[in-house]
Amino acid sequence: MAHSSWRLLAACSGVVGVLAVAGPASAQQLVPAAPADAQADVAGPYSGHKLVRLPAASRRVMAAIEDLEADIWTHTIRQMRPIDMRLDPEQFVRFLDLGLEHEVLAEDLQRVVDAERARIAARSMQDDVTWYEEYRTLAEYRDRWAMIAGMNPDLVATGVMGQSLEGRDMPVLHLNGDGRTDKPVLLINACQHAREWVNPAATTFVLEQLVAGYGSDPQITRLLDELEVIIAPMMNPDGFEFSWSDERFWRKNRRDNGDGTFGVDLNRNWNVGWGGPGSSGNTDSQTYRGTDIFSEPELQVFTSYVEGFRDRVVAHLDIHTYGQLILSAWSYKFEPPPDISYYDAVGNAMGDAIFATNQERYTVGQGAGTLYVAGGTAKDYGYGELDALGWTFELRPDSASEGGFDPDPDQIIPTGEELLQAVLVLAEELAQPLRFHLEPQPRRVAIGEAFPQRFEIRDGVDALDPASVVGFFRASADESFVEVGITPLGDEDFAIVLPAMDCEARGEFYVEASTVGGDSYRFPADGAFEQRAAEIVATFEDACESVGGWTAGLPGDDASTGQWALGDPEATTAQPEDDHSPDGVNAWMTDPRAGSSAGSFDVDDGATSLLSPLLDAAPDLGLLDAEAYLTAHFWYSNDKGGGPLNDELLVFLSNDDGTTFEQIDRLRGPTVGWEQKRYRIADFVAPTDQMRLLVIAYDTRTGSLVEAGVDDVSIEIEGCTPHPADLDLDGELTLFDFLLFQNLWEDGDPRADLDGDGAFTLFDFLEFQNLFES
Ligand code: 0X9
Ligand code: ZN
Repeated sequence: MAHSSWRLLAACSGVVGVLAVAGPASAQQLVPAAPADAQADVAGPYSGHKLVRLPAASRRVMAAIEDLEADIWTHTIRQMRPIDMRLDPEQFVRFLDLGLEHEVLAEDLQRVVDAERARIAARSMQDDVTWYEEYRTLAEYRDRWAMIAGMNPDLVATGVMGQSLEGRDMPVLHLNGDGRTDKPVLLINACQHAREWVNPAATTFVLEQLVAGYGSDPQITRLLDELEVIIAPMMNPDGFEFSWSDERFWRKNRRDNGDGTFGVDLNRNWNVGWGGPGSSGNTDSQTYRGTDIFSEPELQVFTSYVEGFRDRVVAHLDIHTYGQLILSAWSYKFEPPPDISYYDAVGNAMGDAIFATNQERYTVGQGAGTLYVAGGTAKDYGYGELDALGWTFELRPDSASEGGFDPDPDQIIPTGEELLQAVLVLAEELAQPLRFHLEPQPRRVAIGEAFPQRFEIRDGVDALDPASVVGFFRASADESFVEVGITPLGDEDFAIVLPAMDCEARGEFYVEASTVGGDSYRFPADGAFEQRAAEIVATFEDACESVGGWTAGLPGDDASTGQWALGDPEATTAQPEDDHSPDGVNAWMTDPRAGSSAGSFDVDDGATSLLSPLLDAAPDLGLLDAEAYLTAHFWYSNDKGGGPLNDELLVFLSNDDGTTFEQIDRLRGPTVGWEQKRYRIADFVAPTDQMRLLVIAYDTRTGSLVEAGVDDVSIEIEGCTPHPADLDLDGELTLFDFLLFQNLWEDGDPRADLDGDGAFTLFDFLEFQNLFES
């Protein structure tokens, strides 16, 4: 667990006050009486700056604090999670006027910074403090990198990629065991953001551990023989230097913007998604994107250096603090990248390896949704430009109360250990001869229909011979495997065609593939994947051609335009020309009319609700292992207009006729045309015959264009018709079915009159025996 260094410090000097306020009030009333010495601000750039926590982020709160232009430290802005931010004295006064409930984590950040400085100065006198037990200056880092390289000339090559804006050298280190220069490259860059002092420290720790392990640790030796690891540990030397010399919480580079402000956020200056949401055009913003794509020399230097080996880069890690996150592309949009399931698989493996190290949890997911949308970041360059797997790592700590950008330096080594384990897991994945990945499988596929299960085979350190891919299948464990067809889907994508299966069959399959060199590999390496099948019975189908039992608009709705209505949609830039169904023309739309411009009938100023008729998700079909699914088709557009990507489409489900609702989905970005969504109802609520679907579209900010649609809604039940002799419906024929039959027969229950002659005779018993054996 990370130390709460500020709390400790603050508690000692008595400067932390917790204020909870509700409703507007003036600043004067809110500042608690405090001892005079605690009130007096110490001199320095952060004099009187406060670190403030808002207990629960909500759209209302976010909109309210937007104008403050505060330095928001919590990069995990999620609904209902706390937000921490630094406010200068003037911003704090304006903040108090908002009357928001909050907590002051640090009364005067200058004291925090001064205490840190005093500690560092004292430690420099102690010779029992090892290198990674304290934060280091740029000069100390340069010495360290030079020493690491100097002592390991056969493994490490150092160089200077070029110079920063202020003319400082930008270092790079290549780790290459056997010296081959045709190998896949794992590219790591650190410290785009100056104040994130744990970030270059942990990265240098990883560098040093890899170098130390080469030749002694068999795994590291093998990985550095199979791959080249290229590390740019200091992307923002000017900003980093400035964070030591002047402003500890400096983030950007040191660009003179010519208007009295300084700095471009390097992590908004990359080319992919540049200029989009989550970046700012205001020069004094912490996320100022610069005047153009790659306007900053630091990124020009890095990207031209990478040109020298760009085709070999297979993964690109951009290291940051803080928040304990592993974020994949895309970050500039919500749309999942084509490789999302592979990203998740490798990301989760890294997260698990981190957890196994020191039991710290890192959250894994796509950047845009897991954190926030940000245009022009490094990982989107890695993915979109280099065609490599791009990730942002947000290292320790988890939150501002655990030190934020400035945790106790005893966090450096454990953070480095965690990052090292993640890097090793990733390197193992990249260093395989071929990299197999199975796309997520459905729980059960339809009986009697062949099913193409998708998988991918990426080149690892060897290249795939695409003609070599073969698949094997068996319908149950007592059969032997037979070869089945493989469909190439282009690039690294394939499908294994699983033959039609009986209900509840447990099919098994695996794949074999060879490298161009003729080495053959099996996937999975041991055993086989399983695939089951079931009957799929639609019990409700609504093409949304007539109003039926739907309700458009509910009490409490406050949208002034764009209310839900059934109709044939008229195309705008944000609304489709056609409904989803092939037959018919209508769909539920947030006003199907186009009007004179796209903004005429979109959702404005609030929420609009659409409620389905009563749906039966628990019909008695007598199926074994029955499971209900809800399918609906959505259209959603929220990326057009002046305030893009601010709104959401919320989907809820009730199983008690609308008394209570459970949220089952939240669409935060636009759909790609009409999008099908299929929900396993039991994942959210127990299926009943009292289900209702509720869809709420809302608009919170001016300027955003919001349009939504719902079409083709159905309920499907998956399950299997039981064997006629499976009287206890447990999916198996056992002695209990026999005993049950005997009871029914003795009771004269019609179910036991199997020959249907109205009498309970020995023939019924014989018939049951036949069924049982069939
Ligand atoms: O905002 C950033 O540049 C990164 N966070 S930080 O606190 N280190 O500044 C995160 C960028 C990650 N990408 C996404 N938001 N998707
Ligand atoms: Zn950062």
